[in-house]
Amino acid sequence: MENFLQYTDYVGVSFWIVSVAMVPATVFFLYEGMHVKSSWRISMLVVGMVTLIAGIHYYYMRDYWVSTGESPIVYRYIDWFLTVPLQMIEFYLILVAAGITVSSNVFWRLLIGTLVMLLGGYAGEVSWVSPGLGFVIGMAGWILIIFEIYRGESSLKAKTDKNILKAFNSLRLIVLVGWSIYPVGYIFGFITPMISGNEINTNFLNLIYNLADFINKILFGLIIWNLAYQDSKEQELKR
Ligand SMILES: *C/C=C(C)/C=C/C=C(C)/C=C/C1=C(C)CCCC1(C)C
Repeated sequence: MENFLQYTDYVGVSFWIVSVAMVPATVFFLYEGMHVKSSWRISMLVVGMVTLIAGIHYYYMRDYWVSTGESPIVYRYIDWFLTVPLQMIEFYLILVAAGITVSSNVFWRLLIGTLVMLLGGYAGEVSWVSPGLGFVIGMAGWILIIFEIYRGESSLKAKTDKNILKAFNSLRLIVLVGWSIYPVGYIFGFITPMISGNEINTNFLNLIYNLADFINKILFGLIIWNLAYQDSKEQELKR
């Protein structure tokens, strides 16, 4: 019985819900991607790939959690190492879809920020470094990303088009506000229990990460879909 989900295991239920939500989200994004203006198709494909990759990982994470009661750290971070760079590519693709050219350095800076952020978190969670040091490294990477999208080259270029500006602002809010849920989970699930000499609060940590993934992958995709949809509709009307 312990290999099956129990109603008392509310964290397991959250794993279940996210794993099952990623599948229809993927179908939706891939299906809709075939019906928007061609310049948006690659963007829709990328958000569909993000939820597809996450869905696969969530099925494993759910099983791991339900049968061991431990954090599926490896699956979690492999998922993030694949999906977060894809989401960073999305910023770049949106500019390209709008016919705006930015140098490929934008993409590289976003990628480096992502790798630093995730490496810091991973090193902390698997005890390569102290939880605090992992946190500081992770925060540095995140701040690099925030700086790039709010103050860097892409932020200036994004001002040129109304639709793009709208999408950019929403995506930036996801990175600033939606992503802030992860460090909150890390602080209260991981750092503060360790400091006070307790065990890691794996329930809190995983519940918060699951909630954050739900928001930051599915909502992120819906924002892009909405923009692609509006933009395609406008073009149809013009015809
Ligand atoms: C789809 C998955 C996403 C969008 C994952 C995002 C993960 C983060 C924004 C993680 C951030 C962290 C910090 C800013 C500091 C320390 C540890 C992390 C890795 C939890």
